[in-house]
Amino acid sequence: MILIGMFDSPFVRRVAISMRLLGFDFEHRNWSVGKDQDDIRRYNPLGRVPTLVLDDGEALIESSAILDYLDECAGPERALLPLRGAERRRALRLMALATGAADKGVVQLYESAFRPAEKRHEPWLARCRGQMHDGLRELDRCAAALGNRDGWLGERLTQVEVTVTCATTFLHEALQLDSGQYPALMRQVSRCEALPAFRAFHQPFFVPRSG
Ligand SMILES: N[C@@H](CCC(=O)N[C@@H](CS)C(=O)NCC(=O)O)C(=O)O
Repeated sequence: MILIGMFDSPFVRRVAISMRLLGFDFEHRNWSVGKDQDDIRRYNPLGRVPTLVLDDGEALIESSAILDYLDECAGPERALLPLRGAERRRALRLMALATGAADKGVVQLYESAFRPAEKRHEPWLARCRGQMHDGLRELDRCAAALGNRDGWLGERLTQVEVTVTCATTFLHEALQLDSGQYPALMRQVSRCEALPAFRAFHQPFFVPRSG
């Protein structure tokens, strides 16, 4: 399998970490959505990452669809997302908060990267910033409710750990958030970032400023 996209994307990173945790080997194409857009479009008409090209040439797009495929291949005993019930709904909610906050972070970065400074719409940026922080605040509240327990759903490492960690680390690095602002969330995130699979795929985000 070939994974397309840079590990500075939380969406690409969560796929790479999941593949490592589930024991799937992959080749990596470190293609940028900026300069390598034409190459990415050969596999994904949207020109977005992650894209996962299977051995028979089929290309999977959208990280949630890729993770769904990986869990299916891994089987019910090893799947990273709980299979059903209240635990699955709780996992999906936590992951939606994380990916939603990451989406709002990406929008802010693209505003600075692609729109000329004099055309930026500050109320829209403020709204995205607010939504991003509200998502992180809710994750912090949920993490605080865990008390001293490690693990969002229990002791087993799940897709919640992977997705929440990738999104939170990305937002802190790319938007230079205060690392003391969400202490309970950061405690869970730091624990995961120390694990080998997380350390293996980490590339801090860099965005060139357009002025
Ligand atoms: N919902 C998508 C989000 C992926 C995403 O936002 N990827 C960004 C990189 S972080 C991208 O491809 N940006 C290029 C573009 O949208 O034109 C997923 O989960 O795969």
